[in-house]
Amino acid sequence: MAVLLLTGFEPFDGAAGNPSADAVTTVAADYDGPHELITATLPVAFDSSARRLRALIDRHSPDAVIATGLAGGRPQIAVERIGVNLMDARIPDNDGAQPLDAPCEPDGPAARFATLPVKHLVRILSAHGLPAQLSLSAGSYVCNHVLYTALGAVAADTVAGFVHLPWSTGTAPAGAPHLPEKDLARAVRLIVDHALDPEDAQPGGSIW
Ligand code: PCA
Repeated sequence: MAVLLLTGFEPFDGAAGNPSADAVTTVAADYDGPHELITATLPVAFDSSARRLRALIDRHSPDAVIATGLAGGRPQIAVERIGVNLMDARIPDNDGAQPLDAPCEPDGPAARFATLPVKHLVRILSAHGLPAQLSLSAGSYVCNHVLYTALGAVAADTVAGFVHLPWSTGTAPAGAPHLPEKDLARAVRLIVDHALDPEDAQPGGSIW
């Protein structure tokens, strides 16, 4: 039995909710195997999110790390491909820290590639009628920091990656694109179910 670590985030930037934590909670409540699913809600803070994530990885030695967060304003579920070694925060995090132009890890590589089967996951979501895209960058805020940290912290045979979700219908500010809660939970469940699949080998099968 594999161990899967699935995380969402607390609310931030004055919002009342974060659809990523809601989706993770729903998936955890419904999960019936075949793997062991560990879930957690991470703080939206550079230092403590990375600390918490490292502790979870040390404790559970997961076979896959799937981190999720909110990208308010995006209309689609975005499977992130690259974590960059950069913290450049538009707003202070929930601990009041606002790093600018700083590396996540001073001695780390410029970027790390997600090791989840990213194109495969986009295809699976799309095949289930969910709006999904491959995204090249998770930005330079806490979500990117968690993706970069996860990729550096996991064992060599552990896959890790990050999925940005749009607002849910119940949490979206007026006018913001959103998806129903049940679709976000369905998307996260599909990603959990397919995280350990191999990447599609489809010569010429462009995702773009
Ligand atoms: N989204 C933010 C941080 C927490 C979250 O849910 C981001 O995209 O960095």
